[in-house]
This record gives sequence, C-alpha cells and structure tokens, in this order.
Amino acid sequence: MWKGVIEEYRKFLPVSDKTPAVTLKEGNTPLIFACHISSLIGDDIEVYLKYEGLNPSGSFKDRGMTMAISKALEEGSKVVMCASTGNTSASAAAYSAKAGLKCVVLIPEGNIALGKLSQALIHGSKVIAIKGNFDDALELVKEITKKYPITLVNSLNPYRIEGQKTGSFEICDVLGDAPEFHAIPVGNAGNITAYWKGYKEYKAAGISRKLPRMLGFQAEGAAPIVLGHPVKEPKTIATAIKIGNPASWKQAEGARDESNGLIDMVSDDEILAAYKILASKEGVFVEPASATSVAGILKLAKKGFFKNVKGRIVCVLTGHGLKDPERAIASISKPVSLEPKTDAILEEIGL
Ligand code: AN7
Repeated sequence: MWKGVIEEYRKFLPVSDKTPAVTLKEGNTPLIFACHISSLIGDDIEVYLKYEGLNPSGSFKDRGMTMAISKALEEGSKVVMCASTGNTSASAAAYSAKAGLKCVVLIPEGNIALGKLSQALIHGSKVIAIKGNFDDALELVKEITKKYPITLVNSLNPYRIEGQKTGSFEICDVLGDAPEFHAIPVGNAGNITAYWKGYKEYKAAGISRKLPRMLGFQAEGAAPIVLGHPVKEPKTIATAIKIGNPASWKQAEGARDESNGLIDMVSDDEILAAYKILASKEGVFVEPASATSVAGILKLAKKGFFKNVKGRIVCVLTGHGLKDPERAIASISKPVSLEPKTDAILEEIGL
C-alpha cells in the first residue's frame, strides 16, 4: 500500500527516525493523458494532467502539510496557524486533527469557496474571518507566530516546500524523466518553488536526466509577478490565487529564470473556458484556480509558442472541483425541471 509522501520519499526529506509521520496517505495522484487538450496545443505535444484534487483534503497542500505538521509535532508545538484562501486551511485543519494539534486559520471574509470553509470547520479548527484580503491575513499570521509559541504552516514554513516537491518526483517516476514543460498556477508561489526544487534534486540524484521549462500562470487581476509590483486589491474569480503579494515571489522568479521558463497571466474568461474544457472534454473536475495551468498553455499555443515543438507538458491541477460547487453551477445552465412523467422526459431528451 502507498505509505504517504514522507515514507515514500524519505531519503529526499529532512526527517529522521524521531519524526512522527502524520499522514493521510497523500500523494500518488494520477497523471492523466489529456487527449483533447493535447490536440488543441500542437501536433507533437502530449499534455498530462497531475490531478492533485485527489489528495485526502482535495488539494496539493496535503503534500506540504504532512511535513509541516509532522515537524511541528516533533518540535513539541501545540498550536499551528495559517492564513489561507481556503485550501491551506482545509489541509492544516485535517492534518492537525489527525495529529491532535490545535489549529487556527485566518481567512479573508466572504472570499473562500464553500467546500474549503466546510472542511476547516468540520475538522475542528478555530476559523477566523478577517475583514481584509489574504495578504492582510498572512501579515497578521507572521506577526502573531513570531511573538507567540505557535507554528506557522503557510508555505513560508520550509517543510511545506519540502513536502510539495514530491509532486515532481512522482511525475518523473511515471514518465521516466522530467517533462519538457511544467505548467502551474501561481498564487503565493510556494508550489512553483517546490516543484522546481524537486526537479533539480531528482536530476542531481541521477534519477531524471532533464529539467523542464517552468510555465507559471497568475490570474490577470492578481498578477503581481507578471506586473513586477504588488497588487493592492487583487481581483479574480479564482479565489484560491487571489493574492497580491506572494511570499515566495523571489523563488518563483528564480524557477522561471533558471529553467528558461516564463510567468504569464490569464483572464478570468480564459480560466473559465479551460475549467469547462477540463470537465466536459477530459472528465476532470477542478476548481477554477487549478484550470489556470491549462488556460495558460492554451493561451501560449494560440500565440504559436508550441509551434514545431515536440514534447510533453505536465499541467498541475491543484484542487478538486467540488471545493467550489457554486462556481460550477453558476457557469452552466440549470437542470431542466419537469413533471415526473415519462413522456415529458422523452420529449426533453429528443426521443
Ligand atoms: C487550488 O490555500 O494560497 O502558488 O491559502 O489553493 O503555492 O500559493 C492556495 C493556493 C493554486 C496557488 N491552486 O499555489 C491557500 C493558498 C490552488 C490553490 C494555488 C492555491 P501557491
């Protein structure tokens, strides 16, 4: 049986025999060949989807959280805290519950998807909604965790990055090498930092031979790295990445530049179009922020970026579609309402 990312990749992680591995068996998520999207991108391009929504709490955050919570427990911490656009709080809440730690989460009021809020609450965290955005919440968490004996579990915690880099290991293990391109949404920029670290470490260990070009994508209304300055009031329907001043900004630029990659932005319309293609053509339901990676490569393809290029692109799909059911329902026409009669149903389906 799959043992979770700490046990599976122990020799690449800062853990010892004394580290109590708190795991919900995260990782081992499917890498799905995307037939339709590949055909939209280019003749010699294969697109794969790393479906991180199938982690225990429904997002990639679990890879980092198993490490952050295990190390917090090892170091004797009793309380952990994070700011979150939703998924970090859901994951922190679940792993804290498993570890028996108290968990406090700060969320931007009215700006996190319903599924994520329900998770943080049901796992027993102290959920505090602040009248501000994610960036304000993160500043508060940094201040409080500096002064009090509370462990910060946002991706500023280096163990989060360590755990999340296992995503690259899995991709290389399945493909036999790194892909030519790695497309990923960028919010607080921890994940692009983690994936790039993972690819470099696997190559240094001689397990993979190549390094991918990192293609990061932000939402147009929340694209500080693309614009080159913080965004005071970020705006996007992709609430998970509604972040105006990413904590790992410099590291994301490092991943971009070292890999000869890029960080670009996509509009909410492009995100929603990719969201619908994923669901209706590939059978993969993700939350809007996750569709940013696919929206990004579709945008690049339109500009001819993949013309005469051969290779594989892995798109990380960071969170499950059920996190934000309201967005799905708002994006598609409502179900038809009929009397419970066979005739009416047959007529409706054209028989
Ligand atoms: C689905 O939960 O920042 O660039 O507080 O939930 O590593 O921040 C979430 C981020 C992409 C961006 N996709 O990753 C939080 C939070 C989804 C996410 C990102 C997030 P990072």
